[in-house]
Amino acid sequence: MIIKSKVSSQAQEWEVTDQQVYLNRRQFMKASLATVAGASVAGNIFAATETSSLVVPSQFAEAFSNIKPSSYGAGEVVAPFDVATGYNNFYEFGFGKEDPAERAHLLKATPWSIEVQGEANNLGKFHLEDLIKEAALEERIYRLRCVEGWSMVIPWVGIPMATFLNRFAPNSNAKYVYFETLYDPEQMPGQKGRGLDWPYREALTIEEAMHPLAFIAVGMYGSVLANQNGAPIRIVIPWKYGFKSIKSIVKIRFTEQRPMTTWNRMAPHEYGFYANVNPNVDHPRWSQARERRLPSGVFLPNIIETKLFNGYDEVASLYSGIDLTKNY
Ligand SMILES: Nc1nc2c(c(=O)[nH]1)N[C@H]1C(S)=C(S)[C@@H](COP(=O)(O)O)O[C@H]1N2
Ligand SMILES: [Mo]
Repeated sequence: MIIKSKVSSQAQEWEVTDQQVYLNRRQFMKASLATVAGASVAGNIFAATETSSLVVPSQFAEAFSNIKPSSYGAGEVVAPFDVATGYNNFYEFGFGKEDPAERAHLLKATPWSIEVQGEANNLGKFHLEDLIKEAALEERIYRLRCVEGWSMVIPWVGIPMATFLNRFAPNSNAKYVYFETLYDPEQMPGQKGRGLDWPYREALTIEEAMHPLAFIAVGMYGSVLANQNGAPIRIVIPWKYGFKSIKSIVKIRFTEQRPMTTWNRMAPHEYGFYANVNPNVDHPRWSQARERRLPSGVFLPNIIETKLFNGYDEVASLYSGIDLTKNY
């Protein structure tokens, strides 16, 4: 592990990690042993044990029956389904990496609605069903790099964020887009604790949100999202650290001012607003030069070099003239 020291801090995203290393090692060993060349979808390798247990509800059957294949991520080794749905950060269900898989069944993902507010012309409460019904879903195989130093490749299903947001007709005052996760301690028992300042909040600049790589996911592995991965709708921003990719969203707000976001507010020196993946800007308590690509195990740690923008160079123009060492 790349843990250098354990300094007392409020940064729970990191603190839980070393406690979890032992437990998860077991799980990864199992996963890597099980990884035999199996089914291949779009040139991507899935584990032979791959069987998605996710069932598409009938109201989404039409949209999910016609998923456009990805031009992203061809040749990437996709994480086994069990790893992507068994090793998660979703603090609403606990801090342990296996807590979300254990508890996320408490979340009721249908029916679901999203409240849209702020600097846009088409505001109000929208049923997810209506938002997805006519959507042309596509698959996007993206690398996800967590700020803690691990990464995995996940085949998401969804729509470009720009397509999704333009439906609400943002106006020219919309400089940022803010997202909020459900707050309901009965469904999300982790919210009974004081771990984070609930609800979980994230935001992007409007330019970032409209970039073709920015994605709204409603599915994974050809089906709907597992609850532990942010069902029924989450965002996926592959060039940023994973904490920007907020799960189970119920609110979207277009704003003129930069909104407060959960991790940035909790520890601004550790978690910047931009949070672009950057191997040259270390976290104050650990290096970001490398990452552990999951599945990894004791014998196959699978440590790889981290790339600027997680290798998605096409976003560089969003940050021209911005000092990325200051605006991390
Ligand atoms: N609401 C909410 N969204 C969240 C988190 C969370 O705790 N709560 N964790 C984030 C972090 S730190 C990561 S790395 C990714 C993990 O996504 P995954 O579990 O689908 O791989 O979700 C992000 N989105
Ligand atoms: Mo993360």
